[in-house]
Amino acid sequence: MHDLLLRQCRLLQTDRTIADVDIAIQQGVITAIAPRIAGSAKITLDIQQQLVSPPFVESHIHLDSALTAGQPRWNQSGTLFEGIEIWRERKQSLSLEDVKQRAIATLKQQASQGVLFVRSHADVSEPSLTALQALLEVREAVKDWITLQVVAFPQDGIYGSPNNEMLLEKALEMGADVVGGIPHYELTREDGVQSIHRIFALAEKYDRLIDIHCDEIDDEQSRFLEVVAACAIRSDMGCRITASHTTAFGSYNNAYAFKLLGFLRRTEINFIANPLINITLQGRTDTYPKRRGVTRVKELWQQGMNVSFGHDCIQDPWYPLGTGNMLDVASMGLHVCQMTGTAEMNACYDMVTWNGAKTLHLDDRYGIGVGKPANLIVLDAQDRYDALRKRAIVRYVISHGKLLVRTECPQTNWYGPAASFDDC
Ligand code: 17E
Ligand code: FE2
Repeated sequence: MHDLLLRQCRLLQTDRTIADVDIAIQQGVITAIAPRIAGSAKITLDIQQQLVSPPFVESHIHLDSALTAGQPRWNQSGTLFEGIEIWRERKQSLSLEDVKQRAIATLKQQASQGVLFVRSHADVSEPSLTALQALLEVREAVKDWITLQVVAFPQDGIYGSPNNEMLLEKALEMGADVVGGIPHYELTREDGVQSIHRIFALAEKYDRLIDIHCDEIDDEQSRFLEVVAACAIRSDMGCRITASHTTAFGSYNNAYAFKLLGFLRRTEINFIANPLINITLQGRTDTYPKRRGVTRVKELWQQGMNVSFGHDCIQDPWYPLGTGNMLDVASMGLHVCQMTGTAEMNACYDMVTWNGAKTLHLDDRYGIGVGKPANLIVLDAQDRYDALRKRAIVRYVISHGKLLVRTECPQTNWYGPAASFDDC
């Protein structure tokens, strides 16, 4: 007897969609994928030819600041820098309980909408390292239903104050999965360059991945991505490096941007764009025409680079909105980056699934196949395009072979103008 049997699935794979197959699950593992699998199951779900997809991957979020919007005040200018100031005030009152409670509430919101893999930044600019400690505890507490990766992120800069460099290293000793950075917010350009070299040295020493907040500013002179590219070319870190945001890339002149693209193609750097928040944070000093403030997603994708989309924020000092729905993120990315071609729309879906999985180095843990961990979602949609267009509801979330979430689709009754009150 199977633990779980999904009947009549439309199974989404990287290269094709397989219509009308059953999926059997036993002890947390996918044991069979075939038409009309024999036998019974403890739970059988009739999928009715709806889309079965690998779970969404949230490749970039700040769980330590999630759900703090308005504390102690709202970001009225809407800029990154006012956000950092507000967070500096709010983080004085962090406690383990405070961070853990908000992080777990956010993860539940995400998982309810089909996210089962998350990379979160944890600010490591405070001497107590409370945010980091809390997220490491959360990583352990939630591991049976969601996979959390934690980035040690020096929000105030590695060289912004005397202790920060030491705090970043301590965070890695405590068990952060990834080394972060913020070169464009270091006090000088030289500090920014030096910070990138330090990040690479730490990643090598502690055998960790790298994910740098890089050039998140409209300044076309912010050119730290070229330094990351140079370090990537000279190191053997390969695909273990991620450049997040890189919004200045949208402001570079084409002569420089094309040269840079050539250098980037010599690397396996992963890119993460956060279209929901960067469309609101950036362009604040522009009049008109106003820049979009999102990196060159389409061009990077066309060049074969790995690009994913992240939410970045859910109700925090940088962004007052957000629900954790990755189809919202992909939809905003599709619009802002003008990716309306058929292959481009499908790519936007991949940017919140497979591409994020690649960035997080989930390897064999991700995807739907016999012998793989049984993590999958069922969408009220026929295909990727349909899912994006409708922001489809995730009807079932299956995590580690267990039915974690079931959501009923809302039902609209159309009565028409001629209906009498008795019909309603
Ligand atoms: N910190 C930062 O430097 N940039 C951001 N977009 C957020 C936090 C959300
Ligand atoms: Fe971020």
